[in-house]
Amino acid sequence: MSDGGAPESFTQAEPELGNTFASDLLLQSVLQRKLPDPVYRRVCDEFLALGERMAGDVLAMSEEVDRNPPSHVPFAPNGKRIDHIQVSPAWNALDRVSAEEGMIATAYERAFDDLSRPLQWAKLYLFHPSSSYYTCPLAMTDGAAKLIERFGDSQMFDEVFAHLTSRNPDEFWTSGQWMTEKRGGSDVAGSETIARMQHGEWRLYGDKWFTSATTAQIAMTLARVEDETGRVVPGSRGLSLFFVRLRDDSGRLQNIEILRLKDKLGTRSMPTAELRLAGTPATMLGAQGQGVKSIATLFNVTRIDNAAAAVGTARRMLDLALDYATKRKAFGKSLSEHPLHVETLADLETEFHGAFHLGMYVSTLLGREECFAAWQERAAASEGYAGIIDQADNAALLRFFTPLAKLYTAKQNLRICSEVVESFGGYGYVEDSGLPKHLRDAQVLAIWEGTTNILSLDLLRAIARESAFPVFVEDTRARLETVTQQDLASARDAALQALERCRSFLDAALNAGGDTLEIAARQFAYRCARVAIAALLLEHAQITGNSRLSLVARRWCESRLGGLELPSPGRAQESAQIAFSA
Ligand code: MFK
Repeated sequence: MSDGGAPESFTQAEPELGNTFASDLLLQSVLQRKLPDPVYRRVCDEFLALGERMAGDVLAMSEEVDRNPPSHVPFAPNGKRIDHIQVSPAWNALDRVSAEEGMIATAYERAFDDLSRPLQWAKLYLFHPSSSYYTCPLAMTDGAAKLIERFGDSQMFDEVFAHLTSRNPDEFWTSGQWMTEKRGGSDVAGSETIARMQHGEWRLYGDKWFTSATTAQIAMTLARVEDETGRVVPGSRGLSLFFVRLRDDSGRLQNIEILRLKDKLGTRSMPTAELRLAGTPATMLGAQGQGVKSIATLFNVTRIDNAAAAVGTARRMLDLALDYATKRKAFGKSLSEHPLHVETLADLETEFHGAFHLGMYVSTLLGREECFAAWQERAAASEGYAGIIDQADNAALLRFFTPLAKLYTAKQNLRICSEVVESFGGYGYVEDSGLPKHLRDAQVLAIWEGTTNILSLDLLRAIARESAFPVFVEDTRARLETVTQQDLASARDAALQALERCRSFLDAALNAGGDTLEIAARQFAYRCARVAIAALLLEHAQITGNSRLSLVARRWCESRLGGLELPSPGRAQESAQIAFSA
């Protein structure tokens, strides 16, 4: 009974978020393993401060952004076309946080040699769920910096790269990536934007259908070069990569019209626009006609950052679900005392561990590619199997793991978000709990930067063109063979068998010919991801000697390594009959 005499009604417990680095035992254990002791202590201090912000002032900024989504102001009161995108001041504050915390700089300063990339990945992972998807412009900025590093001249380095990688919030720039046109998000070859050489400079004409982060200073895009007679080369080979500065020195958009902002399922805090380029000045980057191949440098980075976003969201959702489970009582005891609830959470936690290792591993491979000499030196000094130490093999492995990590972690995260929302019951289904937003937003991670099917096919492309599969098998087998701990032995053997099934499956599918491999591409990608994760989990469990991590690794191997069936002949026709009554 309250003082006023009215009966006090029951109020549900609320989940609370603490310092997101302090509570992240897996991240701590991985960093501790990778870094020499004094470096680990320094990094820990930095990450503890970051983790505090993620549950404090930065989280508050993202909530503010969510309450004030962006809007498009096409005209000034006097009727002049201005195409202003109104954003919450908190959106700009997140931009400043990104610079201050070195979200891009960490990767390009290379202060930690090859480990700079995994450290940057870990920062993005911590930042993402408190960033209102500011990590989207950041991912594209990351990819743009990589593009300039590869194709830019010294002027571009001084005038653009320096801004993209700055830690000074007043100088920091972000980049967009405009690939998608009406004709296709996945099938970029149909792009219709034209590049004309006019008065000694390239000018772009055409519409871009999905452009995220329209508040960025620059963008990377594709266009089809038109010759003097007005002819263009059709298809993918006619596309070239261009760099665009969105605004002139007075801040006016450079012949860019914002047609409208997209009304999206999620990521509503982020301005995603349809644009019209009406003679936008541009600079060609990379070779003419090599646009898709060139921009792959960018999207192979954003795909890795996408994994950071997926795994970071999964961690956040689980943090909330686990905290809630200790507070919420039902049927006379807390949820954490109900065996089925605990079983469900343990399964999700296992899924998260797998996702985390996969994402961390692909960023590790990228770091090695970027600082290969330093990596080779460290690898030579370490005992046992450190990883692939041939540069071409590392590149092939990175090519293999990039689509794999992107596609698999996006799906894992969707499942985790959905289960966590469910684990809260009705509380999880109401908007002001903050949980539905994560589920809605998560869907995009499986769409942009390549859908699950497109990336499954990209994995086949990597296998066919880069001979990546034998390197994957060699790396995974070598890692599994380091696992000698008795309680992990049967899990290791199961993983070795699963790896062999992947190998023989690929041989059989290639021999079968026809559509067999394409039909099986997704199933095959999932199996490769699961067996790679098994090796990473087992290796980490053994090296850390941590009994909880051993349990996770064993449970992964018990529950996720089964089955891989070759599609029967005639499967494509049967599927068409089922799907389309054909
Ligand atoms: C929070 C983090 C979030 C991240 C922010 C994201 C926001 C961004 C919003 C967006 O822009 S979403 C749009 C993203 N769009 C895509 O990701 C495109 C998806 N489609 C594909 O990936 C297709 O597979 C592809 C467009 C690449 C198919 O193009 P083509 O031209 O039909 O394929 P083709 O002929 O096989 O490849 C052309 C060349 O590129 C080949 O090289 P060669 O000329 O030497 O033969 C390929 O090997 C090369 N290539 C293709 N994919 C590659 C690649 N190279 C390296 N890596 C790859 N992944």
